[in-house]
Amino acid sequence: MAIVGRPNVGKSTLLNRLVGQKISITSRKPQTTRQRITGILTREDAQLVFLDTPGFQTRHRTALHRLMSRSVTRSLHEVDVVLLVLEAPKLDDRDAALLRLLPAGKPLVVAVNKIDRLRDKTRLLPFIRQLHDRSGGAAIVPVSAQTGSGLDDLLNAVVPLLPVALRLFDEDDITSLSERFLAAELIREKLFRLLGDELPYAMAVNIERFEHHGTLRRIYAEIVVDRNSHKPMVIGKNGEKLKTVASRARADMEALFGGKVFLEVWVKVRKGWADDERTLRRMGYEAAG
Ligand SMILES: Nc1nc2c(ncn2[C@@H]2O[C@H](COP(=O)(O)OP(=O)(O)OP(=O)(O)O)[C@@H](O)[C@H]2O)c(=O)[nH]1
Ligand SMILES: [Mg+2]
Repeated sequence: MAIVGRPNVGKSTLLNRLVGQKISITSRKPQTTRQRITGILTREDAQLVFLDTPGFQTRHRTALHRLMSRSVTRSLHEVDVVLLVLEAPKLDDRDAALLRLLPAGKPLVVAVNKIDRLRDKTRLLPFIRQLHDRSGGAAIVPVSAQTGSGLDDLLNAVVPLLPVALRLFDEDDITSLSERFLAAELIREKLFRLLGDELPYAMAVNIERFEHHGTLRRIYAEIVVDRNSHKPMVIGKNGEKLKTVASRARADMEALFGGKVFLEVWVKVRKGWADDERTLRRMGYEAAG
């Protein structure tokens, strides 16, 4: 099932809540997710495979943006059910564009997220009515990915729409992504959360080496920036910024991987990386999407 929606509506937060662990990075800034993230939830009656996707945009400035957008449209076509995430109380142009992109006949469930923030719940009703008309009678479920409210109702709306199929994954699996990829994402999350408004968009993370020594993982990661002037901004005074990025990312990795992590991080300038298909491929863009 594909989780789609415009940027920042809470798709990744919702995925993490559904699988019970942070596998998809989140931040207050739009376009945090850059490629699709697979999450798995096994219940007694069904195994659900979720594809969290980048926020849907209609403007593409770089090759990276085109890859992000392609991962949304590809996901829409590959899945059995589409889960559209919206934020009340207004339908955005990008929401409408996504509704038009849905392949004909594909089952749709709409999650109206962040209802914990909606003080006046009566505003929800006209929104749901408007949605009902626009979505061809899809199930519409108000939820809060943050508090978890409504998520049982959401799953109960989704499960009957799934085809009967063999389980693809073990019941304990929560993702099919590699630890290498997840490690890069967790570093990227700290960049999104700890650096200024514009800077994280000019950055990517490349794992140079990932070694297992018994239960210890040694991870060597390169933060790729677009300009020389970005470098001191990531490193910070006396290296404090980079140290904070690394230590928070490491704590998350240890929690997710369930073992000790040694993490070394440095910064490298690679001008125009977001428009360089070769560099993008080397960093796993598209390959994972
Ligand atoms: N109050 C509230 N905030 C939420 C909820 N769900 C998500 N958020 C917040 O909304 C922001 C965006 O969440 P993400 O999960 O990163 O959103 P996204 O749709 O994956 O965003 P992109 O990957 O950038 O498209 C974060 O600051 C979340 O904490 C919710 O149910 N309630
Ligand atoms: Mg996201």
